[in-house]
Amino acid sequence: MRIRKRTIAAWGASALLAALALGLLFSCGAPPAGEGEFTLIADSLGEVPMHPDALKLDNLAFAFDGSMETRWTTVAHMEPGFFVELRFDRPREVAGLVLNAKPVPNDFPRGFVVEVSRDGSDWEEAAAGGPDATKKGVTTINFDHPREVRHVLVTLNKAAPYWWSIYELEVKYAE
Ligand SMILES: [Ca+2]
Repeated sequence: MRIRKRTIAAWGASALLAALALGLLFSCGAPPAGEGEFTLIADSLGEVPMHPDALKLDNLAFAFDGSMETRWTTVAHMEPGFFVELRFDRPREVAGLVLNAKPVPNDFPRGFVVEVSRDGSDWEEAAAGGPDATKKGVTTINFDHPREVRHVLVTLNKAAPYWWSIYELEVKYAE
């Protein structure tokens, strides 16, 4: 089953301005870890109830700004179907991902599926996992084998009474 994805295009301008403003506030001078490599282009937040904190935290850039002071989060309890999608600027050989939620160690995915695509239309499953993938809030995802991809989609398949948070998202390149 393919869940419908919300792209950043619909609300990109305001989100981008908010990201820039908050980025300036929280910047510690380090360049964004994902700059020039990948962009988080979509999340599930259009499909979850809004919370007052959402305006502060519904910010994909926080997951790869190089700072463990900032996070992206769902601001809602985890539900199956919540997702984060990455897009690379060019095809990259990817072996896995690390999702770091160490400061809020309960905010990790209890169950997830990772799908990858070269073109954004044909998708293959590259990894799946449960709570064992996480140690102290750090979720390590290893693909079944390195794959040349431009899109990576992480989707939850289990609920939990915690928000899903990513302080930093690290891509494990195979090249
Ligand atoms: Ca961050």
